[in-house]
Amino acid sequence: MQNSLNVFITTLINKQTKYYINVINMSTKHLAAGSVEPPRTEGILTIYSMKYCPYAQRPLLVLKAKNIPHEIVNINLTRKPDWYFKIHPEGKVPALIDGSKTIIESLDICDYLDEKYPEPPLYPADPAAKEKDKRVIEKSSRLINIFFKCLYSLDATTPQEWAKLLLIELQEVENELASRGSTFFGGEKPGMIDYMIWPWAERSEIVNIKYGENVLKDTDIPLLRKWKATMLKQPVCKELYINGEQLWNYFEPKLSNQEPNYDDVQAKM
Ligand SMILES: N[C@@H](CCC(=O)N[C@@H](CS)C(=O)NCC(=O)O)C(=O)O
Repeated sequence: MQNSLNVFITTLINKQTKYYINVINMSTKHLAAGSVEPPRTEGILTIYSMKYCPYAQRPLLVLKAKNIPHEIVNINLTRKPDWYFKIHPEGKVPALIDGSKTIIESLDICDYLDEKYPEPPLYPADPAAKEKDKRVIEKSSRLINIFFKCLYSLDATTPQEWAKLLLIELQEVENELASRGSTFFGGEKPGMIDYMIWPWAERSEIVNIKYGENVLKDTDIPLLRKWKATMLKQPVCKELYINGEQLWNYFEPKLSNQEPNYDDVQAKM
C-alpha cells in the first residue's frame, strides 16, 4: 500500500512538474528490531543505509553522481531488525538490492553501479589506469583504519602522536593527488577515488572536536585541504553533507557504548 502510494505520488509530481524525483525515502526513520520489512518497488534499486555511516555514503554519492533512481531504507545498527540479516548476513550497511541481486560491501556496490550505469564514468577508460585507481582506493583503507582508531581510542595517545600516524597515510594520498596534477583524483571532475574517500574527509572535523584542538597543523596536506574545499562545493557532496558538529553528536554516545540517537541528532548551535 505504502509502496504503491509512493510510486503514485512520485508519478504525479513528475507529471506535474516535469521534474525528475530520483530518491524515495522508504524510511527516514532507522528501522530497528521488531519493525516490518518495507516492501521494495519493482524496477527501483533499494539501498540499505544508516544516515551517519561513511561506508553507506559511498554508494549514495555514486547513485547521486549518476542520477540513478533509488529508494533508501535506514537501519538502526544497535538494534538490528531480524529481517535485515536475510539481506546482509552480518547486518551491516550498506547493502544494495537490484531485482534478484543483493550486493554487499561498499566498494563492490559502487563498482556494480559504475558497470551497470556507465554515465558519467567514474573510472578512467584505460584498464591499467582503472586498476591503479582501484589500488589507490584499497590503500586508503589504511588511512581509514587510523582515522577510526584516533576517533574511538580512549587511551592516552596525544593529538600530536595521532597527527604523526595520520600524516604517514595522508601524505601518501597528498602525493598521489600532486602526481596527478588535477583538481580531483578523477581529473577535472570527481571520480571514484574522490567519492570513495570523501566520507572520511567530511568526517575529519570530528577528531578536532573530540580532542578540543586541531589535530593537524594548518600547513599540513595543503593540496588535500584545497581538494576538500572544492569537493564540498560539488552538488552531489553538498546534498549528502552533514556538518562536523552533528556527526560528533551522533558519534559521541558510541564512545561510552550508548545507543546513538539515529533519528534525532541535533547540532548544538
Ligand atoms: N567493509 C564494509 C564496512 C561496512 C560497515 O562497517 N558499516 C558499519 C556502519 S558505518 C556497520 O554496518 N556496522 C554495524 C556492525 O558492524 O554490526 C563496507 O565497506 O561496506
